[in-house]
Amino acid sequence: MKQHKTFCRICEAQCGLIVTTSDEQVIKIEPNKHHVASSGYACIKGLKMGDFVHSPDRLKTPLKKVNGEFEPISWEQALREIGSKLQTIHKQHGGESIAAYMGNPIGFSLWPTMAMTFFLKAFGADKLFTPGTQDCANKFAGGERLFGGANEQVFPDIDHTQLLIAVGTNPVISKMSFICAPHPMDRIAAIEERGGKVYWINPRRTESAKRAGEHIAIRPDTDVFFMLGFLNEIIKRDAVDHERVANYMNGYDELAQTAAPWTLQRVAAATLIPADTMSQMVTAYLEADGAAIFSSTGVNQSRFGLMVYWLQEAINAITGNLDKRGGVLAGKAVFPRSPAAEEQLTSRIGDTPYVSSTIPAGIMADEILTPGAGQVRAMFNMSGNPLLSCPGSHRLAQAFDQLELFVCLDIVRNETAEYADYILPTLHSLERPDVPFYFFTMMGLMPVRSFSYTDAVVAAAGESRDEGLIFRQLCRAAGVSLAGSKLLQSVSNAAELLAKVPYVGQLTRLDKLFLGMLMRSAKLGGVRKMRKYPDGRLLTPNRPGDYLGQRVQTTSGKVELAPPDLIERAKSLDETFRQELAAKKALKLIQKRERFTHNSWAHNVEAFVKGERASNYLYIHADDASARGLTDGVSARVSANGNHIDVPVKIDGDMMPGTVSVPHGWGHQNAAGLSVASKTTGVNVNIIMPDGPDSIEPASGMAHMNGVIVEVTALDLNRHG
Ligand SMILES: Nc1nc2c(c(=O)[nH]1)N[C@H]1C(S)=C(S)[C@@H](COP(=O)(O)OP(=O)(O)OC[C@H]3O[C@@H](n4cnc5c(=O)[nH]c(N)nc54)[C@H](O)[C@@H]3O)O[C@H]1N2
Ligand SMILES: Nc1nc2c(c(=O)[nH]1)N[C@H]1C(S)=C(S)[C@@H](COP(=O)(O)OP(=O)(O)OC[C@H]3O[C@@H](n4cnc5c(=O)[nH]c(N)nc54)[C@H](O)[C@@H]3O)O[C@H]1N2
Ligand code: SF4
Ligand SMILES: [Mo]
Repeated sequence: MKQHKTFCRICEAQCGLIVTTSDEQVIKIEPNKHHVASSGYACIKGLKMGDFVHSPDRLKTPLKKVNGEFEPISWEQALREIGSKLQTIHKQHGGESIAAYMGNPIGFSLWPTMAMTFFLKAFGADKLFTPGTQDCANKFAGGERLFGGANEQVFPDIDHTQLLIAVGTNPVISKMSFICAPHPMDRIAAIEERGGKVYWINPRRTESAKRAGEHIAIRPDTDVFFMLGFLNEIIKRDAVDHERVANYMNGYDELAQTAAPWTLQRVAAATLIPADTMSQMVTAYLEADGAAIFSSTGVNQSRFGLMVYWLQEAINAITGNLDKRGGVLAGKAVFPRSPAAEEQLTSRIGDTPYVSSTIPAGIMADEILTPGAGQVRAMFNMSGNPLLSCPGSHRLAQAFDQLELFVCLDIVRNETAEYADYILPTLHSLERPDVPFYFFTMMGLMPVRSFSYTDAVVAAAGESRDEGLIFRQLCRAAGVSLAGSKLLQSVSNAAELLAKVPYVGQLTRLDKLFLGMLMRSAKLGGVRKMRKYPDGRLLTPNRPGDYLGQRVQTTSGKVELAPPDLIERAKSLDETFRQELAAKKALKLIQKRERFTHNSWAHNVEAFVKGERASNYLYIHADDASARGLTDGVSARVSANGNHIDVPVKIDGDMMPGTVSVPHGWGHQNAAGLSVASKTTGVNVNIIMPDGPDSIEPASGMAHMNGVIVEVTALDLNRHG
């Protein structure tokens, strides 16, 4: 038996874990009490990770689709065939015809993600889709506008704040996003314990709101009016730190003009939050010595995620809470940042700007289905399940069917992989060396600023391979060079040869060399040095007072409070407001994460889908249910955008009237490779989510997955279709 100290790479908290193994098998996983950031916290998903690593459904060899059935093939054959197909497509149609989707789990591992970008660059390909446009691209686009870069992000000083307004987040379940904080709910409950205050702005009374703080129900997708009203009231009370604004910010007057028409009384008609309640919240925010407004995925996925982010950070900034103890702090990256790409790319479909060098997933089907120069013909999907996780599943299925080459790299054969020509078996995170997530290394969003290195804990399952190695080998097979660099490709080829030599091979592993090089560039020392910190290594903390006037990356060196395109767009909000009032009676659908699910990939673990947990449900308030003749347990039809799904009903008093929810990540019935998940009965809500260029937020490419207007009817069982 061996004990390994490592860290979890399932969510942003990255908790320290102790994994006991025997014969390359995980025997037990426990939280690491001594970890400098997580101090003994871990959730059920991290602790049950062994079930994913050793799942009987793990892919052990490459698979090729022959006459509609998958057959095992050798690595040599897979690389040769994929390489030659790629070469042909590249020669005939250029790099524009090659695209990739890089899913959420691999986002937590630096080496494979870098390798995938080097792979795309080898072909001059730039169409990289990610879940970022389903969860946070508005923040990247907002960071560019306000603070001078996508990676320039701020986060609440959660352990010191006296007041937190948490909008569209549910930490008890999610462990949050854009703040890497193990056990965030304990930290938030502690705000109240030290005499502070917490408000939850959410259409649903969440698990988090039940634990601490006050729940304020808001009509979905109206947060932009909430922020405008809040800002209007602050300016009306002249609670602005004018000196700070004059010294460190630009655009205050335009910002104030934008907020001028939006009084608390007016916005209440859309948000359904009474003006008095708002007024009390503003008072509490202004009286607190250190206050923060923070919004997250529930808002990011609305139509106005970018506007909400802008207004919220403008409020934090002008009230003096930016760069202040207990307010919001600007993250300090651990790794030196590379300069942002100079060229601003826009998409062929819809002319949408790329954000953080990625293209919106909401137009993926169009990029594949629309003929003409630049049509996507070859697609690589690493660690993603776009069929279940991206909007417009029916069109995506049609698009995937049409690809000339579709390769999935995964640990299992998921729903998307059913459309693949080849499936390549890859490592699970416990099988690779790693450093913490991008939000640590490049954005520094940690309340406890720290860093760790981990070696692999168990050996690779079967013939599965490191994703980084696969991309290096594919480049060679297709006759191109990684990142377009002949030198890099030669180094890669030489390292591969040396890998076969005993002892020497271990020293020339590119993944470790790469991680070591990055850590050394951050003055942390190489792999050997970082191994001396198995419980994580504390770094200089993020401190208030060193950001404004010092680290702001905009050209002016000041925080830009009035990005011109957003000021312009704010003018159309009168029309949006009218539409909102006209649609008052419509039902709006929001998303909901659950303790035992993680996007689409946790339903293949028996313990997570027991009994009632084997399905998702339509959560609906009793008033809305009875108005439609729905009772607990019956099936309802939920329709939007010309599509529908049928879901069992759960009456739920925590839902705000007028709001319904269907959790995402379900719809596994055709997943032949998932022995447990395929028996679950939940349905894929993304069938009814809107896709296409008109459905996405125009500046950030964010998909609209929250506050989508739906129709709900009782399902007539005699009716078909
Ligand atoms: N158990 C579990 N944990 C997870 C995940 C998972 O699938 N399962 N996924 C992980 C991932 S990838 C992410 S990105 C993070 C996300 O984590 P968070 O950013 O915390 O977001 P969510 O948990 O999705 O919570 C969003 C909240 O927004 C609310 N909401 C919906 N619409 C609106 C609206 O219009 N306005 C407002 N104000 N609120 C709204 C919803 O009711 C919900 O409570 O969670 C991570 N953690
Ligand atoms: N309607 C709706 N849709 C949503 C959301 C929502 O709230 N509502 N949330 C969105 C969010 S926040 C996100 S992040 C996306 C997630 O969307 P995706 O990233 O597309 O989907 P996941 O379900 O995370 O699928 C992950 C796949 O990665 C595989 N995998 C796990 N570990 C590894 C590994 O180490 N290597 C490789 N190669 N594969 C691995 C798993 O087996 C699984 O097949 O979904 C989005 N979709
Ligand atoms: S909270 Fe996140 S990082 Fe921590 S154990 Fe759970 S899934 Fe892993
Ligand atoms: Mo996400």
